[in-house]
Amino acid sequence: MDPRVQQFMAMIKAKNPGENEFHQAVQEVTESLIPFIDENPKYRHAKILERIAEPERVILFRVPWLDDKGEIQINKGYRIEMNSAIGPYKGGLRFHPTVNLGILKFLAFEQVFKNSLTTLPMGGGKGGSDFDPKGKSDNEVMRFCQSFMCELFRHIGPDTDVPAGDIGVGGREVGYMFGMYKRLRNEFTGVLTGKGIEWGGSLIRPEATGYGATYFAAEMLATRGDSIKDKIVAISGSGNVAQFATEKVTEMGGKVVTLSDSDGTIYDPKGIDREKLNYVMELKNVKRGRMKDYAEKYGVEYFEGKRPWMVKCDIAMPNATQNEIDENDAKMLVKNGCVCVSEGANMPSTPEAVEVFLKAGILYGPGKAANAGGVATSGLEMTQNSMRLPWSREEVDSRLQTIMKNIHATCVKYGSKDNGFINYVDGANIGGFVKVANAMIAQGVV
Ligand code: NDP
Ligand code: 2IT
Repeated sequence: MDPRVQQFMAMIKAKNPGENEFHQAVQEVTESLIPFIDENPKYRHAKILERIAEPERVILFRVPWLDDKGEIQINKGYRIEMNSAIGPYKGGLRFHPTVNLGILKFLAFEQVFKNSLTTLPMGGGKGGSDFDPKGKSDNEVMRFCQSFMCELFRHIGPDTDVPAGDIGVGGREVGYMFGMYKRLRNEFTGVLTGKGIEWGGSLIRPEATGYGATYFAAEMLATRGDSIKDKIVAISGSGNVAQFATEKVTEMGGKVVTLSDSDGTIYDPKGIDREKLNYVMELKNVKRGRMKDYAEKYGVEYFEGKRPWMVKCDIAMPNATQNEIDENDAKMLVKNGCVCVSEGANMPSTPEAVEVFLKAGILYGPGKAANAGGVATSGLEMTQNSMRLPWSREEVDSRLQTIMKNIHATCVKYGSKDNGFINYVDGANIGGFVKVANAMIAQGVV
């Protein structure tokens, strides 16, 4: 490791003990940035790296709520307001039992670079709770969301901090939180994105992350004169991102052969077509069931406790969670002929896995570039809310496609190596950094 990266990371670890995912995210960015900062010493003099790795504000709070038995439950609530140099804090809320400060800081840190890449004026933030929506009734989820917003409302606002969904937070949860915010503030504003279409939401926002990650894969393949048509695609997850990636890949002529949840993976070599995807959407979004049921219904293989990466595929789209592709998974993917990885999830590949992809010279699109279509379309929802004028599906989708093309072009600009290889990790990290860093310098020591 470069001694300067080592030294910087020693400081980060000492200041943020035990926050492993945060260390991982900061280290990856630092490795890309140190050579770039050498060439541009103004960023060193302004201590941008040190400043950008320290959240502007961290909010921690108690979320008490009553379950259906009348028993009091207590969860932790968080909002990390990471960086507001180029716009209001923007980023999702995650409700999952594994949520802790380190995970939310990694997500907020990634969000700063991702949001900058979108070309839209959004700072970076993230929040959530260790609340587990699984197995909870609608009423329990509503009471939890209302209690969560009873504290969060005083920290957010349409020009201050605009949360949205992430794991465990979809349209239902955004609705309950928006209702409580509106009641507390007596204001109807675009304080959250991912809203329902009847009350300020944007068309294509639910689809945007999965669509965007697919558009990004198509852009990467095009640099090698290739496309998604006739490609075999392995997707992990079966939530929002996985579902709409499946939809778009299929529409573009590819064949999705896997989906998964935290219990296991289904392998459907014939491909997950429209009818089967409709079943998955009903199963996951309405019945809140398990992918195992898919295997039973369609008589396909189910791998209990396994992730999809042992399956032969041309393209891999990890769309579940962080660190879901390790070194061995990456080696297996490359060995089986995978030529492209487009990350719908945030930081789904371990550093060792990323190393395997880069060494093999395959097309590797890191989450902060590949999954930026979600937050970009949140930005478009904010614009429509400010104008009080909704756009058509076609208008939003066409803007999303343009944004994904621009993000790809930025990665090419900052990530192209002398031998012609595009290192999208460097491209995304440096491309995302420049605008934020310049804004921080312009705004002085604040
Ligand atoms: P959902 O809650 O809709 O779906 C999450 C999916 O991932 C589920 O299938 C879930 O399985 C699985 N999963 C979650 N945690 C784990 C785990 N620890 N191990 C294995 N599987 C797991 O979330 P999203 O689809 O919205 O988010 C998926 C990923 O995409 C996350 O990394 C998120 O940060 C990222 N992302 C999301 C965006 C968005 O707009 N929603 C935007 C950009 C990135 P199970 O049902 O068993 O929990
Ligand atoms: O990780 C992400 O970019 C998201 N969960 C979406 C954030 C948003 O504000 O739409």
